[in-house]
Amino acid sequence: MLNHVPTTKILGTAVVCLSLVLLLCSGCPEILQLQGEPGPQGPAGEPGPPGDAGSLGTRTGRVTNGLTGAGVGGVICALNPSYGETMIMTAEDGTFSRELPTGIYTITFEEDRFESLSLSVTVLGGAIEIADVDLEPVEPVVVTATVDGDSVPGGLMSATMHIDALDGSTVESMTWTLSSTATASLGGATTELDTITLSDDRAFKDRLLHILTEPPISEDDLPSTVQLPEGEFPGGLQSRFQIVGINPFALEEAALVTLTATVTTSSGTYSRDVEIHTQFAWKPSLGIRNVPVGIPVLLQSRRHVDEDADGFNDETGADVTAYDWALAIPGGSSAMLMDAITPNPYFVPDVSGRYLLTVTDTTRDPGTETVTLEIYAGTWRGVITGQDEA
Ligand SMILES: [Ca+2]
Repeated sequence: MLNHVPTTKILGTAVVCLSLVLLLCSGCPEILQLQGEPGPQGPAGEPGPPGDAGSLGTRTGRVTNGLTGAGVGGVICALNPSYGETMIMTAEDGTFSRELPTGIYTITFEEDRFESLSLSVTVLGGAIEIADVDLEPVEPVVVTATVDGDSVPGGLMSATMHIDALDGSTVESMTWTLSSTATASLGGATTELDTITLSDDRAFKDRLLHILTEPPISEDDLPSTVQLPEGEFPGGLQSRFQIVGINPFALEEAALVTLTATVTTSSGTYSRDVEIHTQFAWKPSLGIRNVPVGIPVLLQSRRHVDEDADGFNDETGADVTAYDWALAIPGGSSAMLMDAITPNPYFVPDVSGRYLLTVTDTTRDPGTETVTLEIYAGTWRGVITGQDEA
């Protein structure tokens, strides 16, 4: 059914709409005057086209030896702020060049044989412009020494000396020396090359014992009013039958062989040390009788007493010409006691079990008392307690 709407009602609606439009229009100027907050920044534009390469002229700098004026190659020229990924390094004649954007840079010139030098430079027109840079050598003659070969007891090594006379002086002589000849010997060459023969295990053992026996400080280290105690030094290796405790510092010192390369040139004498850290079998030890398998066990004797050097202890009458250490090994072991007639024998436990050592104590009456040391390898005998108590 069609709904008939009276004409008067339609006209009334039109009048209301018209007056509303007029009302809105009369408010228009005020609405246009209002402004919101600025919007977010738009994305960055595309990079501009590359500049004209022809405008970046390059002037070359040169790094020279301050003593001789000769060019120095291989000098690293570090830029701050950095630019580009490739390192700037001087060519063999000391020259370098690099195109750079305009700005202020610090250039640090670095080479091991010379004192480093930093320069502040202003780059205009995109090129480094520096006059000659003089670097001062750290030494007039730089000596370096290297060693190569087997750094083990009995090993043969080669030593090479490199001489860089940065003051232009001429080499007159070359020599090699060792800080101690107890654990190594030299071929005796007077050239850039020499050979070193490291001593055998026994020599390193003797050196280790010497270091362990030495007082931690000498008389020279003490004030003049304090005297070192007489007789057995309490901090050294004591005169008793025991397993020797070995600390890492003594090991390091015993293993160290220091070689010195010395050069005399027309300007003076220059030298450089090179260290050989020998790899040997001795390892740190607490001196206790539970020991690992495969690590040498070093033993210490009570010192024989023979004041008049006739081969007998005058008090006990015991023969003191040699020690009589003996070792009984567990089943399956083939361990051998080395240096058994000396004060410091050693053996390497090869299986777990009990190793029984005996030796005669000649120092106490009647001078024939047998001392025994039971040593257990690879078998922990003991307990740890009190770890969790408050
Ligand atoms: Ca005697």
